[in-house]
Amino acid sequence: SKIREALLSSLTAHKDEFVSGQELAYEASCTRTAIWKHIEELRRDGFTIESRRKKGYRLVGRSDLVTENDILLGLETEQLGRNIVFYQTLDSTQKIAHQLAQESAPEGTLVIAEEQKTGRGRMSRQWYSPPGTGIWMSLLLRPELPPQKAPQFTLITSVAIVQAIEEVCGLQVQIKWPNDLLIDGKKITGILTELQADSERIYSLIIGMGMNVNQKQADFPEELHEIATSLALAKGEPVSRAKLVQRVLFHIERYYKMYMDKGFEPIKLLWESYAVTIGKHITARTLHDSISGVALGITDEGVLLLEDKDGVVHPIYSADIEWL
Ligand code: BTX
Repeated sequence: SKIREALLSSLTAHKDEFVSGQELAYEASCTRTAIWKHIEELRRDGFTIESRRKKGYRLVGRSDLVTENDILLGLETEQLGRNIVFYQTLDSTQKIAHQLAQESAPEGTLVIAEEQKTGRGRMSRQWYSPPGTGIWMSLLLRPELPPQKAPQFTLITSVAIVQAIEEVCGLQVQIKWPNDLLIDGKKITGILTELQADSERIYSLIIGMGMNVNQKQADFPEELHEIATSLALAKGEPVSRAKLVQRVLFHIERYYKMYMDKGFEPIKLLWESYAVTIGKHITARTLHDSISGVALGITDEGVLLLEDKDGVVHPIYSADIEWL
């Protein structure tokens, strides 16, 4: 609203000083009661505003939140993230996004939460999603494509996130097929692409992204100490989650368009340039067995090609990858 904007700009103009309610009311052309109500609202949105009798109000700062307003202010996309559904806490953003997809929510709908109680990874593994430190979100897309193309979206998303992290944090990220992003060999982001489809076409694609942003080492549970890290740990200072969400959405939109116009080839090349596994001797563990060999690359469908010691090339659709 106009009052909120005027209020914020007066408070920011007098940074570090107290401004009286009367002066704020004058600058925003409203009553002092309206000022008081808006101050309360700003506090609910994460602004820390000190108040002192006789002196007035002082803007101390703002915590890093990912509410609808935080993301919309500064978002440069046309469609992605234009419809945001924010939760303080929920079980899983994937679950809500699936429901919204069935209720015909528009393409680009984003479900995002401060905390997930039962965040999930592949094969019903858990994704640790504590409050206030990470980005836990699910993006709804409705590409007119056959379901075999769905895995490509994990790769599109990977490339987009790598670029967003590079831009916002100046950090180099590596991609581990199929769905992990690593810094110094530790997991910074996991991607979970799910779909609602029949044998011919995709109705909705739900891309879940879990990004560790501002966790400290001690914030991770024991079993993740060796395998997980956060952007703040890698960078040595806190990172704005809202900014990161904005850039991730921006790059996904860009690559999604590129993909629909020009096909998978340009994205595949980019993806391979960031991938750690390609050309390495790796072991791929699936539910039923494990195959070792050299990772040759990925197909246009996003399938990993693994050449064993007898020269036989195995297509790997889904697996956990290990290498020395
Ligand atoms: P994944 O199956 O490849 O990886 C899951 C494994 O990663 C776990 O078994 C555990 O070892 C490890 N792990 C768990 N939590 C973390 C964490 N915070 N950081 C690093 N490693 C972790 C990867 O699955 C896909 C994860 C997608 C998560 C998003 S969050 C938003 C959306 N909602 C939802 O429920 N899931 C997705």
